[in-house]
Amino acid sequence: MIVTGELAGPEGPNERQSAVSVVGLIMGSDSDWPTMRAAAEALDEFEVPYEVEVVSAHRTPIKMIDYGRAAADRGLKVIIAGAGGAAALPGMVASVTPLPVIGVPVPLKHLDGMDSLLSIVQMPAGVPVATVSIGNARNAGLLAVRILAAADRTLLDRMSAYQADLEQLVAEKDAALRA
Ligand code: RP5
Repeated sequence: MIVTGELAGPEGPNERQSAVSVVGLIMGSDSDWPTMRAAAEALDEFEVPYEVEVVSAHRTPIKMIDYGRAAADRGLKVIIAGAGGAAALPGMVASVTPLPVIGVPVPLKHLDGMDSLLSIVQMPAGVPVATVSIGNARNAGLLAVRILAAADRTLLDRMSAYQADLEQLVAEKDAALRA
């Protein structure tokens, strides 16, 4: 992964140069990282190169627009955007990029993440954001893998293997329950 901005410190993910990033993993604040790291872990599992950056719709609006406008030309294929509260980031980024945007509603102290969910999911027609469930950044990472896998046979096979593993795990737990 390539880490930039406020997350490049000791508390954030380790900086590591890799292949050119195809997923942009952005979030409104470094405080979103404990939730958003699950997306990074899913991308790591599938060896998908990505970058991580703090981009705030309200605190750094110009940076957000610049990021969204440049994303496709920089080679990104999918953007995962997490935010909490008045979570404008995923929708605003989707409005300035033709790339698929996956929104992660980050739960904060109040309202159990319902505010984040509704802010992200209620997009007007014409500007889609694929919204995962509250706090479910892992699914955002997996959905990004599936989007990329549609044009990548190797990744598609890995996703099929992952699904087979899930099935096997459930079968084992079921057997253990009845043992
Ligand atoms: C949102 O405000 C961020 O996505 C974060 O979830 C929330 C709180 O940010 P901090 O005050 O913790 O930086 O924009």
